[in-house]
Amino acid sequence: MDKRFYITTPIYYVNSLPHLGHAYTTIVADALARFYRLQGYEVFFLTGTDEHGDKIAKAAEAQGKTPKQFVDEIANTFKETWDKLGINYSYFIRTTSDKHKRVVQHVLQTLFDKGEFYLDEYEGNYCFGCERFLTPKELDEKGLCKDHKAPPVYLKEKNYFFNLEKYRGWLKDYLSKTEVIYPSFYREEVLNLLEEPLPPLCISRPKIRLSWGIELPFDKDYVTYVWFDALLNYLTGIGYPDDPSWQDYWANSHHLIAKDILRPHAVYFPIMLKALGIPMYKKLFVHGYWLMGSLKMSKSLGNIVSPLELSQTFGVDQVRYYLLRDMAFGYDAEFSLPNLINRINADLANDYGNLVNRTLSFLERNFGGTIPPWGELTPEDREFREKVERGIIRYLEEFPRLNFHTALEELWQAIRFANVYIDREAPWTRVKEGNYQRAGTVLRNIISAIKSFALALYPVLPNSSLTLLSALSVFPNTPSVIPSEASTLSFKDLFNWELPASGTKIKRCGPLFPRVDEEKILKEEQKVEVKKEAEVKEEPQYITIEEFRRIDLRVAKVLFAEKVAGADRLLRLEVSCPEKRQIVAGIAEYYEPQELIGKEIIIVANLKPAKIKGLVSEGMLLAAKDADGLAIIIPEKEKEPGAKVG
Ligand code: ME8
Repeated sequence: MDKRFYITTPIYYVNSLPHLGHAYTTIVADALARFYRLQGYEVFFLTGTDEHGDKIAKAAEAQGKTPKQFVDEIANTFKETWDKLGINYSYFIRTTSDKHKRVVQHVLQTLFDKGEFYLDEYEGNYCFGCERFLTPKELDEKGLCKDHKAPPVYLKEKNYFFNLEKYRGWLKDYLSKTEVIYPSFYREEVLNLLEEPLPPLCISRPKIRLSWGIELPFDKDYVTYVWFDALLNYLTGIGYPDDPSWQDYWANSHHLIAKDILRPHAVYFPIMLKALGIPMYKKLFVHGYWLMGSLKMSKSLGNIVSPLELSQTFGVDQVRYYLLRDMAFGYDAEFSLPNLINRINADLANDYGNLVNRTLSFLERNFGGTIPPWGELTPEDREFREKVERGIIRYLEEFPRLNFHTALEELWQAIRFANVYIDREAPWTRVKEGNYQRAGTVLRNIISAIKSFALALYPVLPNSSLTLLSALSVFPNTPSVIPSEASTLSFKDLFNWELPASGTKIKRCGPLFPRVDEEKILKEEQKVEVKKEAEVKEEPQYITIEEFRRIDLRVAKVLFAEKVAGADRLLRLEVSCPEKRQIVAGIAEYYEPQELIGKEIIIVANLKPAKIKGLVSEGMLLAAKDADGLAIIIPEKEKEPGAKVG
């Protein structure tokens, strides 16, 4: 079969429960898989979990579980979440499976035999969040990992390395001549990165430091690096190297990721493939972040939205629609409950749901729910058909380009026009006049358009589309929600105005998208927030070692101190850390400025700068307070300014 479509999501780390960011990528993959199935493609949709590495071993330890127990539980939670969100994947891959281990060891041995790896000692800044050594460019001005906002750990180790630099010229050339990375600004980002020599990739971890990984087949003292293991899942999933059909899927492979993991996918993976003699994947689709406020939603920042809770409150289709409609693929988008509610009420309940409800109940009341025969078509009927067809064509063009928001907007213009058409042609007036033929023609035109909307929207709104198509008896045997049974659906029927046929009896279906009471939901949300805050106050809150590590405590030397004019409680300090910074502290009641000059203090160096009385404060000093007053914390022995406290 030449029409194949292979789509993958990243395999998610099991140190975190599925959140809205993971759900977004997986829903996009599911929507694309459904879209291509309806275009007649044989689709393979792969998702799964990334279960090796430091992070996972530590997360298991923190919960007092063995890594195996821990990964089994979380992998199941991912599967359950995807099932509840109606994700119809073909295969769920786990990197701890024997099948995957065999592939990884096969690849490691092949590349070792080809002389691609060498043993070397390496020292540098290691970020446990990224699971790799960082280059100086990947650190911010405070020396923190830009992505995890956490200080890296300095490590010195003997390890196996892969000389990426050898392939830089090839990759640069390949990427500049092809459009494998989409949107193109991510391709530019990678090409920029390839302007500089590539550091060798450390592909192993010594077993004495980390045993939770796949053993190197050529050196039992080491396990392989988590990214080397993880990226190969895309090959394992389709049966590489034994199942001959893997190559057919590989020739049509599309990988969805967010920008956080661009480098492994756009640099390491292509080079691994090249070294193995496997052709480059077909496309890398890169999206932006779902943000909360201005921050990336992530487990480490603790600002996550649960996709399950959202879908339980609002409905699976509603959440899918919002995510695809409100993010322009490639760019960041801010999650907003009011926007989600507005999309449900305005687009789904009002425009689409209302069109369906009023059309079908009118048919029920006046035509006994049976599709009437056509009368003669007027120019208005033809204009309507044209607009509907144009909307669908634009939708079909934009969808595979991953411009879901534009695709849906195009389709909605047609849906909104259907509401205008029904108002203009007013079948209810025709019925009052006794002109059932004209009323019936308008109605049929709209019902056929509704069938096309439901069919086109199946990748986005699978549940309501199936309910509706089944009510329209277009696919009489289609059960309402079992996706695999929807294999009879095909986009071929999108422009067929004869469906549903005359005489077809339409079944009743309740409101597809009930309106959401915005005020009630937002009030409940506030109550939950207040409750959460109260819980925070009442219960002891433990933090993990990772969370503690994110606080960058440093020794700082006070170079200068003075009172802040017009603020009795504030002192302005200039400190060396060793770079010069200004700190505004509420300690004027307890210390005279001159007492502090020359003293060493401890500061939180990665606190977000804040303006206090018009002065920028770049950190916070530590002090202890009791009934007798306040005492600043000083190191017991003199330490270099900037020395790390931990
Ligand atoms: O990186 N907005 O796993 P991971 C949008 N195991 N998407 C988001 C997101 C957000 N705020 N947060 C996460 C890993 N994602 C590796 C991948 S693949 C061979 C190995 C989504 O659990 C997005 O798809 O950290 C992102 O790339 C992925 O989750 C990272 O998942």
